[in-house]
Amino acid sequence: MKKILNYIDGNYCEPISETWIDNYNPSNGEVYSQIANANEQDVEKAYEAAKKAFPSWSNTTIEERSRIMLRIATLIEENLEELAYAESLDNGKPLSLAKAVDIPRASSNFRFFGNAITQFASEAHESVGLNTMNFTLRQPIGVVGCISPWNLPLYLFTWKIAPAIAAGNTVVAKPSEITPMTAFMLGEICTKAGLPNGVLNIVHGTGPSAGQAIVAHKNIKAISFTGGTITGEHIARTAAPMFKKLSLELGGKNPNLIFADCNYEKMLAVTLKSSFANQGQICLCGSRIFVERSIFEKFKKDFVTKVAQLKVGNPFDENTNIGALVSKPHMEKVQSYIEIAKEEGGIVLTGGNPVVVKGSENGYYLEPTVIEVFDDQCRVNQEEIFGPVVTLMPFDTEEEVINMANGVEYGLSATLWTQNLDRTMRISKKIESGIVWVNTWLNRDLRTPFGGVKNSGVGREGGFEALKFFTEPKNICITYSE
Ligand code: TXE
Repeated sequence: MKKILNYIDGNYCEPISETWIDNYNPSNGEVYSQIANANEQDVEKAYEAAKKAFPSWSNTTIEERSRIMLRIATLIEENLEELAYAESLDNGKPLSLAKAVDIPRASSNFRFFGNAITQFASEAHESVGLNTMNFTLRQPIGVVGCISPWNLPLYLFTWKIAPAIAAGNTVVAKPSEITPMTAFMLGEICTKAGLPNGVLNIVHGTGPSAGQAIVAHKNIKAISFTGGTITGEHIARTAAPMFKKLSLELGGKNPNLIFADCNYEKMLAVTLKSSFANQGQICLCGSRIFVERSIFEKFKKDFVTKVAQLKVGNPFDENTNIGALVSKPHMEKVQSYIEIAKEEGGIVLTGGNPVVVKGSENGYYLEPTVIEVFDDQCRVNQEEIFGPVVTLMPFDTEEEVINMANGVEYGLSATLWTQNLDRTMRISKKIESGIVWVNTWLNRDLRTPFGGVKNSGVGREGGFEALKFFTEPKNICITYSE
């Protein structure tokens, strides 16, 4: 059986414990590979490699760093088919999605930050009349930790690693143990691209073991994490006494606010995506849909009709819209929320049941589900489900819908559908979230700040924000004589 090895100091190696974790194929429920079960000792080995590589990498010219990163980007593109296949097999997402989104975006992450670093500059402050000049020196932090989740495996893994190494840091990274395959493949690509040994070290294994060892390592000075809010809280608690720099991208329960004056057809098509793309397993999915009452019944009918037409199937079938959920426990979690919704008085308008896919009978398939709810404080409207489940509710006034949109613990993104510019500005300012999409969804320019407020996290990724996170600003203050 295929073994997913750690990648340390430019070499693939077995875990020190010599123990392995089963890796499941969600499309058929079978174990198809084994993952290195890294522990504290493997993390220490990875840290030592990263520490050794740091003096040279942090002094490598920007041009050279950039050149290597662009080569990595090109190699990802050249291996698109193979990587997309691996991502789909590991995660259950439709192959078409992995080809169109996940892998191209992983390449863009390296290309973007490989270019961005050549434009990264810092400020100078002249204290006029005092013969004093200040400038800000932005130095890499040293060895940093990057921990990523399973929903967009290579996409989010590289979103952290790329700015970290662009800025001159060396990295100990851990992908999710549920979807480690493409991160494993990235090691070879980095070696081929000429990334010096030890600049990127990848350990595999569980959160409580390998992940915790990275976060708790006293010399890994910054942690960039994307994952669940509860894990984020735990990481913050571990890291705080060591005063580590933290960037936490956590869960979401994003509102989709639909006004009667929107471009209806465009809204309907995009809302289908914002609800169910990647089986609803994107932290940015619009899982709470609020519709202005005058079009509520029409929307409900049209939306439910379209949702019922989505094809749930094997990820490798090109007609599939909705693939498999990532794991059995996750599927059970999502199903439990459908039961909770019913107990709370919600009406399942479509979906709600597991799907048996011919030839893949043991895969984790679930119908896309739309639930009408009658109280925005109900659990299905408050807690992150992270699956192909959305709720619907009507609203009458702007004030009411803003209150409902903001009435959750999360604050990652919001989507607003209206043609009214005044309303767009009024609502955008009042929404408590890190991103507001107006008449669009998941429209990403990598220069923009990305992140959430409230329980959706702290800090921002993207563009220069990420390069700022991965550097330590130092004020150099020089006085001089005339
Ligand atoms: O994520 P975890 P899980 C949400 C979603 C989902 C829930 C739980 O609601 O149902 O989180 O998912 C590593 N120290 N999101 O449990 O555990 C872990 O190994 C260090 C939203 O699968 O947060 C993995 O690499 N690391 C999210 C990573 O954290 C630890 C995407 C994320 O896994 C650790 C995924 C520890 N103590 C789930 N414990 C988003 N924001 O997009 C775990 N990890």
